[in-house]
Amino acid sequence: MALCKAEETLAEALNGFDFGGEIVGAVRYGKGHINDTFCVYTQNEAGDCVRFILQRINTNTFTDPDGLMENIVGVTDYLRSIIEQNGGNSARETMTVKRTKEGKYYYRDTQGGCWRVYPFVEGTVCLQKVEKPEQFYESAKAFGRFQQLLAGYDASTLHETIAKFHDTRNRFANFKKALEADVCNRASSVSDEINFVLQHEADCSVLMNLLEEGKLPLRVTHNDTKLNNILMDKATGTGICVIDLDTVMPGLALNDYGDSIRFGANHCAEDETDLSKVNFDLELFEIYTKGFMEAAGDALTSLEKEYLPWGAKLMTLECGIRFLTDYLEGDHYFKTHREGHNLDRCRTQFKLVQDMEANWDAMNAIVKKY
Ligand code: ADP
Ligand code: GN1
Ligand code: MG
Repeated sequence: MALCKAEETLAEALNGFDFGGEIVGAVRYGKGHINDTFCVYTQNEAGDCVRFILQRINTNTFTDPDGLMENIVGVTDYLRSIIEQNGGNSARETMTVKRTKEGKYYYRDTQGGCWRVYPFVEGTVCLQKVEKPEQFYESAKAFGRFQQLLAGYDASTLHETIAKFHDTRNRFANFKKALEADVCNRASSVSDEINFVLQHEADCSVLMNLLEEGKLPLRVTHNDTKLNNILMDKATGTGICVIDLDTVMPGLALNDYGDSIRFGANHCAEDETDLSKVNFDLELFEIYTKGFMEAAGDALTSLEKEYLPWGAKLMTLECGIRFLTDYLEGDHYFKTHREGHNLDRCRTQFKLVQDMEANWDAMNAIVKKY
């Protein structure tokens, strides 16, 4: 069933949960590209405002909401028990899935929409870009720690929520299909971007080959480690809670590291239109590398460490390929807010790839240091 506008069934979804107080309002929230996210304001008996995150899962993207929510509940229950054993505050350091009135993990509305609720983790900030280098360092430690905490999680119990999610070679193949079909007649106007992808075909196989040869291990990874998928403590600046767990699956540690670098090791928005402002920042690269290695380095093999720059470059290339593919296919995957939005996003990614290539030796030297 095609998804209707989320607002159409919002009231129904709100009624699917007992928020423990009066619902005062619900507004669109966040900058995610996939799900429909709302912040719900409630007032409890004491008169305090209590907030929740209500999300309609994008079931075009995540076609098995039951498997998806089982993953999230499994992972967050596991994290909660470890955090509590270590004397941490599990209500702030991991997400908690709030059950529906019927005790389910999500509420299905009459249009087939699937809605879930998390308590809002208060006293935190969610950054869209790095303002101070320490923030990036803190996010590295938090994502590294996340991977460490899940090292003992039974990966065989996880559902693959999106098949071949970071199979860069397959992303290239899908791009070629979109190019050949060219359903919107857009290919002729983006030949530079297309050529950029075609010139990088061999790169798309580098990590996949190592994985298939058994040289890189599969680990339980997050797979979407953007800076805005982490909540930082407002008071201390520490990265405390990793969110957006839809893509927690077996994957490569290099991709988690790489996706953070892609998004955060620069000073621009992902959709910046002025490419002169889009520059890969080696200092930020170094600070993230330091934090990630401190938190997760002990668990990494020497080959994983050696290939960290490849993780950064390939996640950036792959993301650019995905934006361009979506542009060619008519913008049906990522949420877009203006004409050419996916194309703008694709261009920033390719500019960053070029910058990384120009700084390749320096990146490798930095990685060797840690
Ligand atoms: P998407 O998959 O669309 O990116 P996210 O799960 O990342 O959706 O949520 C979108 C935004 O909502 C996040 O970037 C963050 O700002 C906010 N958010 C999500 N969950 C919480 C939470 N439990 N507490 C506070 N803010 C949250
Ligand atoms: C999407 O959901 P969000 O906005 O955190 C996408 C990522 C991309 C990212 C690019 C499930 O992440 O893979 O890297 O946009 N998530 C999915 O910003 O496709
Ligand atoms: Mg997100």
